[in-house]
Amino acid sequence: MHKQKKMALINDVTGFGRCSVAVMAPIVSAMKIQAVAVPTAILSTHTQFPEYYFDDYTPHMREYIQTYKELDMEFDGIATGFLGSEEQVDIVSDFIRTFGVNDAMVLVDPVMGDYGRLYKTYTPQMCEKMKELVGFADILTPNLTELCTLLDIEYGEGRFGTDELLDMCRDIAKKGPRHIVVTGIPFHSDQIMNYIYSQDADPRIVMVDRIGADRSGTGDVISSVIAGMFLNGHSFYESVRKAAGFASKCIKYCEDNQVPAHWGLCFEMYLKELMED
Ligand code: PXL
Repeated sequence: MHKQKKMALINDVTGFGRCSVAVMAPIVSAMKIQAVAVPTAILSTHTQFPEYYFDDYTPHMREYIQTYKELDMEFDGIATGFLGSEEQVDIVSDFIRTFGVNDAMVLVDPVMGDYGRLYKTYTPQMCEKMKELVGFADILTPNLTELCTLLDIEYGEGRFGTDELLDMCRDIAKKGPRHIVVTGIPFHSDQIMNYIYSQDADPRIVMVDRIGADRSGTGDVISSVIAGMFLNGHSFYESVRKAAGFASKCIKYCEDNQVPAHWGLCFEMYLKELMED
């Protein structure tokens, strides 16, 4: 009998705005992987809206996870996203130490900032904690801002060509991750580069056209397609290629239908394309 795989999604649960678990669970489910949500916070909408209800789930996380320990639950994959406090990073590290065994795939999306700026919650202490979490990752999906922060390198748009990216990926790979994709690197005025580094292969690039404004939740769509593809046995390069192509298609749909940028990606329209026989 074929045993169905399970992936833990350690991320926030946000009602409106298509991000985090609301995006990742249906995407990995479409890829025939059972999604298990481990909430870090509960929000009515994501933080790009002028108003939102926010309930930090940190005080409940240890008890929530304890039941999985008592049930001797096993996961084939673990994917982590935005984390709000140092304590949350400790809880996630403990989760990975407990469940990230027996070849479980660990994807860390080090959601820390963008355009050279860190999110307000990213104190120097939080940055140090995030560096610790990188050590647990098999797959790391930083943007350029996050990669620079994790390596204590000053960010500057246009400063990093493929030689610099290779050096940076090699440096961060020394901390643990076997596969790294640096996402969303602006290239000329009309393209976006994804730089792919694997310890056992030559670096590769997946280029996509830039379509319209940046849309919230794009990173969650990309990381969940990568996680699902990779767990289903595809190469890292193929996983990134599929993720970038899928996200582009969703973004084009949003642009064509004038969907506001903070409503996230209309991934539902193309979900069927992630289903394999
Ligand atoms: O990955 C995007 C995201 C996830 N979760 C929350 C957010 C955002 C983007 O703003 O606010 C709560």
